Formats: sequence, structure tokens, C-alpha cells
Amino acid sequence: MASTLVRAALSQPVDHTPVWFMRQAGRSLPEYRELRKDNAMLEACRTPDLVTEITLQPVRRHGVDAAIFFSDIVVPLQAAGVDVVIEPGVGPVIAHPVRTRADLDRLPELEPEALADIAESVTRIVAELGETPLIGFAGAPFTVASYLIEGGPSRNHEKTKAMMLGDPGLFSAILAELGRMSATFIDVQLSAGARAFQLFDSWAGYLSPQDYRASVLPHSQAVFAALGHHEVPSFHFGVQTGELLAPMSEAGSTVMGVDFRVDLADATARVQPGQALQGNLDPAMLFAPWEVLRPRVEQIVRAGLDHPGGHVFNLGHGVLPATDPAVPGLVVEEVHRVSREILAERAAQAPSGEQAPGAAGTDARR
Ligand code: 1CP
Repeated sequence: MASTLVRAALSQPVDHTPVWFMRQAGRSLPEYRELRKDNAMLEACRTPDLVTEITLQPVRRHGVDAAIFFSDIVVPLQAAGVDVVIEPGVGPVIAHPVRTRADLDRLPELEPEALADIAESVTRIVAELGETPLIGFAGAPFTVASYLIEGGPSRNHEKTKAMMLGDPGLFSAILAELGRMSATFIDVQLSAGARAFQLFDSWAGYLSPQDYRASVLPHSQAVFAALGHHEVPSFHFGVQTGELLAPMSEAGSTVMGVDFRVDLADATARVQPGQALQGNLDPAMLFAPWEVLRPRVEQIVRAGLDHPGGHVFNLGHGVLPATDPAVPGLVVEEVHRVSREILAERAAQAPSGEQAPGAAGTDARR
């Protein structure tokens, strides 16, 4: 039988709510900081020994229901031959930003052979994980385009938006190319054994629904369509995307990630019928006292179980670097405990032969 994460992400019955955390690997873990102290970020991403160990660290420590592949959204660019570094404390920096048609013509193609180390890392991780699924990922075309056009992290994405509105043909050609790269990157991970994938459109929330729909959505749809033959669950997420949940939910994912600024019950009304939800505890809540945090966790578990599709518990964005590394594991235990309890209660209340709301299958527990 498929794992709990895969089943929930396909809105199938489960016996507990599965949970993982965006950015669960990385700076919040002392064992990560220890491993990374002598290695640059992108070197680490291309070294299977390190990728394997870093991906497994949060699974061991927190007992999450899935691993997320340790890599970065700019790895496909680097593998294609783009001059990019990840500067500590800054993020991805691109030596020659792409701002003209000639710049785009110079952008190299990404061949799957350039990702042989990625396939090797995934194969090793999957062997070590056993039953626990690995989630692959890539950046969505718009979010990667922002780094490529701006040349690095950006507060307002003004060069990106100026091109989107001023030279829509060039903008669309760049997003189409980046979409192909992201699909190739994810395809390699799925072919090597990843069981699901997430397309991160972290900065889509900077767009109006009108501009998102006209200039970005078709390119994200192309990525999901290109990967449809794998028949695996897929997640789509962006920060501050409450107003974009409806159009983003049309991109083609089986699960819609929800930012912490939106109530899950409101998200239900915005996504596609039957689409699962992921989220959405505020990452800063992990700094709150347990007596405050615990009921918030329960509230989200309940809201997820009331949603007519599946629910995967997560934060509403990534784990913050200063998070106490003991806390995510407590949240995992609580999500498992509370969801099992609620599902058992609902199963007991349902008249025999009928299923409790949100529950399905002979186990009547979702
Ligand atoms: O020094 C360090 O440790 C580098 C920090 C770091 C890490 C741990 C970066 C630089 N990337 C990563 C790993 C990473 N990046 C993962 C795997 C770890 C996990 O999730 O457990 C993932 C999924 C990403 C994806 C990523 N990179 C996104 C999308 C997710 C999100 O958080 O919205 C984005 C926007 C990036 C770009 C990036 N890479 C690194 C930083 C600091 C940034 C953001 C820079 C900015 O603010 O623009």
C-alpha cells in the first residue's frame, strides 16, 4: 500500500494526518550546520554523500512522514552551465542576468545527463528511507525567472515585472525555457525513485491575480502537464498566495499548499473540488509556548480533516533557522496523536455502513 503521505496527497483514506515541513533540512539543525561548515551550498547540493545525509537528518530527528530532497531551485541552472552561486546570508546570485533576447539565446539547454549526480543522490536516499517517501521539487518558472532576471534575491521584483508587462514575448519565452528545465529536474528525481514532487512558486504572491493568470499560470500548467505521466501526487505552493489560491489551484497539482495567512476552511472554497490541501501553521508559532502551540496544531488538524479532500500538515512557509530543533518533532507527534483520535471518534460516531465526513474506505479513517 502506498505511504500515508502519498494517500493523503491523492485524497485517499489514511489512519493519521501525514506531516513534513518545508525547509526541514537546513539551518535549524545543528547536525546540518556541522556538515555544511566546510562546503559551499551548491557544492553540497552536487555531492551525493552530503545530499543523502542532509536529506535524512530531519527524518531521523523529527519522525516526519516524508523527506524533501536537499537541493535548491537554482541547481538546474547551475547544471545547465549558468554562472550562479548561493551566497551565505543572501541567496542565489547570477553573474549574467537574462534581460534581452540575446541573453536568452545564450542560456544553455539542460540535458538530463548533466543531472547524473542528482539521480545518484535520489537513488541512495530512497534506498535508505525504506517506506518513507521522498518528495522531489523544483522552482516554478516565475520564481526562478525572478532570480535570473533580477540577478539575485529581490524585494519588489521590479525588473521581472517590467519585462512581464513591457516585453511579454521575451518574458514568456524565458518562463517556457525555465519550465522545461524544472520539468527535467523533477523528471530525473521521479525516475530515480522520488514518490511525489512540489513546485515552489515562492514569489508568485507578488503578482495580481490578473497578471498571474495571464503571464505565469500557463507556464506552471506546462510543468505539471509534462510530469503527468509519472502519476504521482504533486504539491504547489507560494508565499502570500491567499488571493491567488484559485488560479494557482488550476495549475494541475493534486495538493494546494496554503500560506499561513489563510484559514484552511477558506482555502477549501478557493481550490479545485476534491483537491487536497497542505499547511499551514505559521512557522513563527514554533517559538510559542507549548500550551499556545498545541491547540493551534489541533485546530489545523481538525480543519484539515473537515476539508473534503486530503490534508497534509505542514508549515505555512519554511522552518525558520532559529527554531528550537526539538519542537518540530513534538508537532509531528501531536499531529499524529490528535488526528488518530479524531478519526477514531468520527468512525465510532458514523452509523454502521456509512462513513464519517472526511473518512473513506473500510478503515473509515482518513
Ligand atoms: O547556507 C545555507 O545553509 C543555505 C541556505 C539554503 C538552504 C538550506 C538555501 C539558499 N537553499 C537551501 C535548501 C533548499 N532550498 C531546499 C531543501 C531543504 C528543505 O526544504 O528541507 C529547498 C526546498 C529550497 C528551495 C528554495 N530555494 C526556494 C523555494 C522554497 C522557499 O523557501 O520559498 C527558494 C526561493 C530558494 C532560493 C534560495 N536559496 C537559498 C536561499 C537563502 C534562498 C532564498 C533567497 C531569497 O530570499 O530570495
